[in-house]
Amino acid sequence: MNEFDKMQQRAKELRDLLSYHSKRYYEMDAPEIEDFEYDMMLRELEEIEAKYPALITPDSPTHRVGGKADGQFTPVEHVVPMESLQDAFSFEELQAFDNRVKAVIDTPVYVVEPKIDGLSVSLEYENGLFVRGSTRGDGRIGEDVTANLRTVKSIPLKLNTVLPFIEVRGEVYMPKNVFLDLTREQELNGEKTFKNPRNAAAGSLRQKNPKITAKRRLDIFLFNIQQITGKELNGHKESLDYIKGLGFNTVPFYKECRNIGEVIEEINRIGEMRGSLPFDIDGAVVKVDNFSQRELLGSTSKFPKWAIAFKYPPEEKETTLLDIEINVGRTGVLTPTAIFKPISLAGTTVSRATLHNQDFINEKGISIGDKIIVRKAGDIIPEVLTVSWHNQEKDIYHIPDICPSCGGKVTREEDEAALRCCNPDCPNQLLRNLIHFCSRDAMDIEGMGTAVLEILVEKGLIRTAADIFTLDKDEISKIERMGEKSAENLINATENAKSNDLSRLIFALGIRHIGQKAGKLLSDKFGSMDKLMNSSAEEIAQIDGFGTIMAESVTEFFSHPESRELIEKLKALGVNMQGKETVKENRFDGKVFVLTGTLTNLKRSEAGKIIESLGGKTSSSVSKKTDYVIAGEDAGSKLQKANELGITVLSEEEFSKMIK
Ligand code: 0OX
Repeated sequence: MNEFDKMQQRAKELRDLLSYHSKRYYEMDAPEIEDFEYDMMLRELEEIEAKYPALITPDSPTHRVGGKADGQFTPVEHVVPMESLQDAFSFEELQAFDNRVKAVIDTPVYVVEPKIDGLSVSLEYENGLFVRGSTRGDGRIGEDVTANLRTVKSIPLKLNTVLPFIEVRGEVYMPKNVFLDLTREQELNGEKTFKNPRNAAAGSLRQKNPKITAKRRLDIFLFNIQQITGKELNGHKESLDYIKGLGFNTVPFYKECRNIGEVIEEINRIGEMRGSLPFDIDGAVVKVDNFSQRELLGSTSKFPKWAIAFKYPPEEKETTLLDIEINVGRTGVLTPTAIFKPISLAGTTVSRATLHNQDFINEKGISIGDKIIVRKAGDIIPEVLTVSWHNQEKDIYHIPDICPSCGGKVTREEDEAALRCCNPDCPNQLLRNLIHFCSRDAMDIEGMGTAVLEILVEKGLIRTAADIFTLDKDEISKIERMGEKSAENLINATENAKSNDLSRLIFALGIRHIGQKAGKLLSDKFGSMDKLMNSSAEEIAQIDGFGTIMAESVTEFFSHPESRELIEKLKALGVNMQGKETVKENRFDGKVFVLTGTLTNLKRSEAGKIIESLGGKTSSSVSKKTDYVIAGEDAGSKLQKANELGITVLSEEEFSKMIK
């Protein structure tokens, strides 16, 4: 094969890989590789295409930026395209960028800021009010996620200064601590976890239900004015200072640099801070400050020529694998954890990383005593990358066939990578089940946390979840550091929990694949524990959002005599087994409302929430798709357009009557 043929083959391979991983990243929020690996493949393809232009194809991923909207949300056309940035992976590339800039501008002043690893969004404000927020999408067409963005606390709904129009661009992100909390919660619920804060932010923002977004505690940093009327600005730093005054959270630091040396110094400074920042960054952005100079420099078809993103390589270190610890989870799954000589990685000291399952250990060929390469995935969760030195005298580590907690038999189910302890009385499983049963989203028994439960299980005072409700105050107060008052509080908390909603109890049972939301759906559908227990998998699978695996998991759970025994015991102890009567209000199902003018009794945001709670949608512009326009005082062009299109116009009073 000649060089050209080889390159043709490689380009095809790279395109297939990039298109697969791009879909996982942008459309499924579930990447399988690190961003850096993706960037490197894209770079390789770019280099091949530059050397052999004949190999360029119209659908090459090198022409595409970002993801495609998948039709879940209303499309939004970005009047000013949301451009992406050209990447630099070395200081030489930065130097080359500086040379290109200096060929046009004599003495450019740069601004260096962190590159937040989140999701780019645009926020539009009319007369100082937040009217629309959208994702970047492919840079030209994004998606309307206004309702979800309204739940981000740091997005001002009203600006400090009223100006006719402004569109700002920023990055929505999930703070690292929020991501870790979310991951813990998802693990506890037996749900799939997000790989990193960026995916968690993307998944949370693209939710159909804004209440879920609100729970995810997203945050935002703004870094660009896309459009503005009513204010003249001459440079980037000046514009960031200005939007800060309007009430926006701007990128947390932005530094003016007079030459490329200062730029590199600032990039190094940000790189050192990287691990200790409360949010993820994936680089630093260098921008020419002056707007008229930016105009002179212009853009390519993909990127502005006045900016570049410096990407930090992921930090990797070698260490020694000291031990492999086996933990037994709530569902009995045995998870191996690597315990290694502590190393400092991206700002923190780490000494543990999950080894997932036996397949992972086999694939990497790991045994205790090996030298391993560890890095932080998405800069948060450490992972074992490879074995750099393997002790040939030792066999690859094998997860024991017996449960380290109870000595019970361990099995591997068909189509599953995980090994599971099948002993239902395994103390470790019991403890984890109880922790889950009492946790905040389940039965919410305050004071019944891990430490207390550990003691109660150890003393043999609790053997099943039902025993929680028969605890004796005197027995509890004998526990070390547990006074009489605390014991009384604990008993009161268990009493209160008896009247919990049925959905909490269903979730608390810890049925595989049944999380909080599924618990609620089951409670809504069946209305009582008796009906649920006696339902078939077919009936359960009819619930919207339920598949056969979930449905069969429920019937499987109730097929065990011990599960039914537990329910009977709980029932006898007075634990509520009935669901609330829920009448779902769908009065405005699918109807599109536009709010305009000043409302006197309701805030616009409140009116919007009411509409959504009744199944309707709000939009910021009037079109043929609009069903109702609610016109407050001084309503202007939108009211006029509604009249032209013959759309029903409601006064605030009429709307109030409708929602009564
Ligand atoms: C970031 C970030 C992204 C504005 C003009 C071209 C790209 N993720 O933090 N993009 C930009 O700049 C845009 N700046 C940033 N700080």
